Amino acid sequence: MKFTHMKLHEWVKKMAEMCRPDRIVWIDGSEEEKARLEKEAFATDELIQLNQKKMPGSVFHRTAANDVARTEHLTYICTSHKADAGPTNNWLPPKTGYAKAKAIFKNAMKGRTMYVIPFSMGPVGSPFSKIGVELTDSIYVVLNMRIMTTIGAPVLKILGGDGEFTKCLHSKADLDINRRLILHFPEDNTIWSVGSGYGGNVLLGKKCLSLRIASYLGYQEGWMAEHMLIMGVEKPNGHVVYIAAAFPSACGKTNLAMLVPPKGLAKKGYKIWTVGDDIAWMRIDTDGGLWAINPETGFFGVAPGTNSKTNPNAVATIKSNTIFTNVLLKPDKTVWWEGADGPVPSRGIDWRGRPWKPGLTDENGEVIKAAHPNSRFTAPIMQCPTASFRLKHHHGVPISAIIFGGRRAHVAPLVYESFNWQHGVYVGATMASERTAAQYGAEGEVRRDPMAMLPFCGYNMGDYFRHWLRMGKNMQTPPKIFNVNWFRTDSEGRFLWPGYGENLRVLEWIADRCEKTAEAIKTPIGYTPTPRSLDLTGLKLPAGNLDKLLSIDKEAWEKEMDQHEEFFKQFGKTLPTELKQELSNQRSRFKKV
Ligand code: TSX
Ligand code: MN
Repeated sequence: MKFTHMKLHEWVKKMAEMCRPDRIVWIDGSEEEKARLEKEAFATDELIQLNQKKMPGSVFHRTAANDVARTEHLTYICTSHKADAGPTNNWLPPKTGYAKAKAIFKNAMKGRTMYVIPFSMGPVGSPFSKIGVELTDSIYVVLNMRIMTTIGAPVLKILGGDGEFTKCLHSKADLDINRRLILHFPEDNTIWSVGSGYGGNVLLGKKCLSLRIASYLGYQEGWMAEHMLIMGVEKPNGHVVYIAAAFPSACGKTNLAMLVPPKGLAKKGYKIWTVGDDIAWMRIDTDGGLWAINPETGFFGVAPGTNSKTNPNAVATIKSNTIFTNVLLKPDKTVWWEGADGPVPSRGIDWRGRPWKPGLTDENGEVIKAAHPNSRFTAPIMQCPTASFRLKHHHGVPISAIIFGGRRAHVAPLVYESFNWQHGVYVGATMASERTAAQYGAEGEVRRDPMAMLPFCGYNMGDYFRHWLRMGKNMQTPPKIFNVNWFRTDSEGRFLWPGYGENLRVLEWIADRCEKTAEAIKTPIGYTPTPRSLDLTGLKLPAGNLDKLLSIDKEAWEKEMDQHEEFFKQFGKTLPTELKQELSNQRSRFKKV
């Protein structure tokens, strides 16, 4: 490799002087390199090779028991001014952040190898793309980054002698939760992550760069980095309508991105194309519309609940060349998780590395799970049967509709369309989800999560809302903005909507609204479908469910809007007046009904 990028080499040298690795290895992204790293990781048990007959190319990894999810309380935005991080982020002055982390990084790589991973988020050479270089002492990180991004030689080539890149430093250090920090320095285009080995904390291209740093860059440069899936809905006439959608966790974003049309709609000619399941980078193109790329090349999906009924395309995607993290290891070196296909195994080794059998309980009498609820698969997008051919296109796909959603037992109807972009921004800014029994904390508690970006916005969220409003003004043809809720229940707590593939019926209405061919009713919160504008042929929806799904309860909405007002208060003066105006307009519309 030619050493032409002096700044890159000086930075690598400086970081190595702090971390003191025994050796430095530059990652080229080749197959030989992958084989060599896997072999090394098998020898140390960092990775376990899975059954190569049943799961060719797949491997297994366990993280430490106290290192199984993103640690939001240890995640900081380090800016010169606290106001630039805003009220929803943890903040440290950059000097303090660097000093605290330096104390942990010091000598952390002694006896280890430092891998240098040049990576591109987005197609190499696309004007949408950003380059990062991650230094890490984890082979697991290298192999995950290899699936999730484009790495190695082609990236160095495009970086040339003086290209811009995000400086990403990671060390597992001693995996001590008391010596763990995930720090973002947007002003320096730098990320420092130490003391963790868990995906969301250490695959620095993912949440750290693609959302926190990129959202800041987007704010500066006039584009958007969003926590959204991207999918194409191919209509019977062959036209593909592209949709970007933001949901809080536990709403089935990956399932929606890979949706399988129900029989009736498949017969009508509908097809789904998967562009991405997590992140959308969106720019206004020369046509005045909004175009999106998925900056990732892989899925880092939650395993539990993934099966041939909930997501057959995911099951097909993870048949080979997949990294499994914190799932159950079966005696035949295959894997299992709660809600996987097939029978519950009679025995295995659980995600903690302990012998497991069904019904085992812990000291509190609670059933011990085989797989961690946040266990994961890492798999290449191109292995997905519905992978979009436009994934490689440098300008991505034109977005016709943006969908916001949440898990709401009441209040939010199945679907509604906002009146315009500004009203849609209010809809996104007031997004919320209710906790499920599976999540820690009080069940049913409503948590606000604007645009599903609360843990991922790299700057002041008041400014973020202003950026959204500005983007709308700069587009000739902005996407329409919708809200969906697959999780409305009846008085007995039963789901009113069957969800999954049947959601395509809602997407069809959304696509038709974009082409101005579907009917709607004007309500105080936006447009809802007329009963006959939703194609429900072949669906046995119990009588009365549709009315309940589309009903708008004035009293519940008035309480809801009180909560919006309360939520907005924390942003103080940074909250755009337009959002207060939208709230007040919506209140007036309700007064008139
Ligand atoms: O992913 C889900 N989606 C989106 C699918 C494209 N889930 C799983 C959420 C946890 C990740 C859903 N769960 C969805 C949904 O649309 N809807 C529901 C709620 C539900 C659960 C079970 C049924 C129906 C709805 N079962 C029967 O009706 C038999
Ligand atoms: Mn996500």
